Amino acid sequence: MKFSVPSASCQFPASFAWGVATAAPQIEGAFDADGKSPSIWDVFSRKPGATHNGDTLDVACDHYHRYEADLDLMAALGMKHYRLSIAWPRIIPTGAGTLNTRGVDFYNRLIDASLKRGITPWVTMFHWDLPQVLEDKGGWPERVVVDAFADYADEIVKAYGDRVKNWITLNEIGVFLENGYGVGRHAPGRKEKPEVVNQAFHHAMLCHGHGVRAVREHGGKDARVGLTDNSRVTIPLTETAPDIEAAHEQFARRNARILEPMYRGEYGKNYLAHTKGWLPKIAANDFELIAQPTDFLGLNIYSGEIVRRGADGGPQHIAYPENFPTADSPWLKLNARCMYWGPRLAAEVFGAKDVVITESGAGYNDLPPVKGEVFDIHRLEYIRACLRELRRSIADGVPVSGYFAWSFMDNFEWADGYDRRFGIVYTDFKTQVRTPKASGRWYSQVVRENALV
Ligand code: GBH
Repeated sequence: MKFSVPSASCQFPASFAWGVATAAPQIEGAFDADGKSPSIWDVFSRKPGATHNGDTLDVACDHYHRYEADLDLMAALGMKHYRLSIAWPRIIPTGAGTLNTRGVDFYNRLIDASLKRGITPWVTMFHWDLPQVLEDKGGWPERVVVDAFADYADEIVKAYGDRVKNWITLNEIGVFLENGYGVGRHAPGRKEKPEVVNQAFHHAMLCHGHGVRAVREHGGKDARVGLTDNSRVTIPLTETAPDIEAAHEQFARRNARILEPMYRGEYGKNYLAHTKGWLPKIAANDFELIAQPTDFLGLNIYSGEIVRRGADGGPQHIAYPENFPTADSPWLKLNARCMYWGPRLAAEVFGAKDVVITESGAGYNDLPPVKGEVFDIHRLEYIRACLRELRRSIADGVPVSGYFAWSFMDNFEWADGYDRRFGIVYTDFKTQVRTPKASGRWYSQVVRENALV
């Protein structure tokens, strides 16, 4: 008997970019090595009750010292692309001015080590680790952060732009600002008035603009840049015209705060509805910076919200029933259709010309390996279901060009600490031994075959 190879409908486009993603503060550890200054997360995680078990980022996966072996494993799993982030406090520890060459050199080594193994680096400029010195000056609600970021972006693109051709400006503006300055669940743990958070959003959008500008100025002709957003995905209850239309409308509203200024160069009615009419202080030319054309939109997609056309003709949010399945991360409703509708709506509603899934995965409290194996079947099945939906979206003509599994290995899951695991590789945080999980071995085959196996 001959076994069949994956059918054509499981095949992905030839140029599709497969990879894994991480972020510096979640994996590097070495919190004070080689001249790095504290980030807001180093400070915040030390506050009693701030993180699960009081976990800190001090050691994390010790990737700072183990990156060679980690990249060996990544290469052994067949990964072709790696999304990593740069820790701003390693590069400019004082927040402004002097460059820390030892910090700069770490990423030189990391980037070279990736390329040597045939792995293309995708670099996120900012994944939440603001230098504490900038928080001491008021943090994101103050414009001083924008000037500091502009310098930082220039410096890193100048330093690595000869080898790094894929840049992501900021990761999930909405999450680090709402959580960090609105509800106080994330660093720096502030609970500010909505107007203040709103001003912080404007500053983060300006930083995105400076990131794009820096890549255009110093990145070389072949460099590409985009923002990574956790756009709220709206899933039509039924895939019929009225519900799809409702999903469109709701998507436009839910994501107005970031995608409207970025794609339309203005704060429009959906934005104003979201911010209750508060306009931030806007300086001349701000929108020119914010709305510069980008090359792709990065989407981190884990879940989505159900919408249908309501009795009043507008979109109606449908709450998931209490007993709807979630990952161990309770916010992560396991609805794989988010991976169809996220990219499609970003393209249809905001005109995103190229979408890259910069994160996708599921958080579980996995048990330690038994005889070298972790059967994280729940994660494997969810990722598979998501990839089927992504494939369906591509078949329907949605421009999606890449997918990064979050995360390469278990790491510091912010306020949830180390028990909440997202890796496709298991990290033993005591011994620092890495063990590919069943999901990782399976994903490795998907990447090799460029097909859902
Ligand atoms: C991403 O954030 C991050 O980019 C990444 O660093 C992180 O490790 C990964 O995903 C996994 O979480 O109010 O209880 O409903 C995801 C951000 C976290 C945003 C949960 C929505 C809802 C929390 N999401 N959050 S709740």
